[in-house]
Amino acid sequence: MINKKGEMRSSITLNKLLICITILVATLLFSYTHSADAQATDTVLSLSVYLPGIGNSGDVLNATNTTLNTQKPTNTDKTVNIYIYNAANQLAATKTGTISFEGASGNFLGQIKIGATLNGAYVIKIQIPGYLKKRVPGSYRLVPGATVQMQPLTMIAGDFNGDNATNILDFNFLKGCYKDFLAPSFCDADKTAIADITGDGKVNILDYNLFIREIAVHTGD
Ligand SMILES: [Ca+2]
Ligand SMILES: [Ca+2]
Repeated sequence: MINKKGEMRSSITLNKLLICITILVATLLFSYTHSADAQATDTVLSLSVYLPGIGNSGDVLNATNTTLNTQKPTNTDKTVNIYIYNAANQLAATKTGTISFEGASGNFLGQIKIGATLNGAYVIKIQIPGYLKKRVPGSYRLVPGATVQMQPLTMIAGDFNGDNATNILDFNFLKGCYKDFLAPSFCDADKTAIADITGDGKVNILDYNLFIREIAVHTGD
């Protein structure tokens, strides 16, 4: 038997439950709307990157001849680190994304979302493991929600240890992964992926030859 106090208590509990559900639904709706807005206003950088020795790219000493290039690289995806500088040449933002090989054009393409906080003129530099950091030619007006097409960029291979210079340390890195008749002396899968600048899955005389051509440039941007 339920008395009036019991009915009142049940009614209050039910009201509290309804209030809690209403708050929960409102919170979920707000967070969904907020998240959808954030995605809609992302600035997107559209990258077009040529990697020496692969696809349709030239190299430092050989700008146009692509006959010896690997046309079907083993690793079709490359990690790209993006550095965005403001008009005062201060680093305003960094972002990491992926670019993927496009066989038809022979280069790597990628649409990288960089958030919605930048608004103005910026200089963009990109770095890929195994390559010197390089400035994308020109400067770019970034606006939230816009997709900005970057000028095509040819990277310089050979910075295997990632210190933005090419020198004897990179030569030693390459030598450690070099495999011809003998096993590599000091290497692993990650290092092989970086030292294999011709993109054919092996580190050998072809990578060495390309490294020698590329080290005419010693430092990155
Ligand atoms: Ca280096
Ligand atoms: Ca190779």
